Amino acid sequence: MPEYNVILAGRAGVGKTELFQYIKTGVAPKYDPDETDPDDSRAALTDMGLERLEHETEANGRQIKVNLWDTGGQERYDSMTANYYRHAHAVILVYDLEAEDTLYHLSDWIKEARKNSRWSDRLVFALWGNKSDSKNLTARDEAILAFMTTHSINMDLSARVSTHTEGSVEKAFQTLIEVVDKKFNQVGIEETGRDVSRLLLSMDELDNDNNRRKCFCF
Ligand SMILES: Nc1nc2c(ncn2[C@@H]2O[C@H](COP(=O)(O)OP(=O)(O)OP(=O)(O)O)[C@@H](O)[C@H]2O)c(=O)[nH]1
Ligand SMILES: [Mg+2]
Repeated sequence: MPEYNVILAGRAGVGKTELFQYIKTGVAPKYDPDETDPDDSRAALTDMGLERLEHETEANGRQIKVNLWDTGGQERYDSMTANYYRHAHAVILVYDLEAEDTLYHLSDWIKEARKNSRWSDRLVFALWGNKSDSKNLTARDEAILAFMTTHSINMDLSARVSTHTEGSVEKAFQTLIEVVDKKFNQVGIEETGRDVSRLLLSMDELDNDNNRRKCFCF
């Protein structure tokens, strides 16, 4: 079965972890506004570190496995960036429709991904404007279109999504998988499969590295 690595990228707070959880479970993580200390639950989401989700689906008439990666506060670990992108087949660039500036920050992720990916000529970028359910949408259509033109992002791969309303995330994710499979299926299943194990290995190394750094136990 072909396997692809898809990674979530974007500024803190745009909703990467909620998207990840939604794809994993089909349900948005519960946020209880009456909770006594809401800051604590935010911190818990932010502190999750690297998480992988194995997702199997049918696309282009065959079964496909997708490893979706979420980075909690990845910005804090610059040295991780190169490894994070090396074996990625696609990057989901997430911005917050409530905060247009989160769109512009994605240029940095695009640059890093292109520089570090071993597939830079094929690497697929999807652009997801998250929180489309919000009443406070400030990201302008012109800004989004200009960004897509500047970075050659395919119209089909640009979507407005929300984990609070059913359907948008599923559709955007499925479209992405189909495009990724079409682009990569010439590369050969074996090769992509091997990459996954290599990615896992480098993630473990990074994890150990970060743990070591966190607990100062060199
Ligand atoms: N209205 C609305 N809020 C959302 C949606 N998705 C996420 N949020 C909220 O956005 C905030 C940030 O979500 P996270 O998933 O923690 O964001 P993140 O990108 O993982 O942030 P870091 O881990 O810090 O990089 C939370 O308060 C979520 O409840 C959505 O679809 N609609
Ligand atoms: Mg997160």
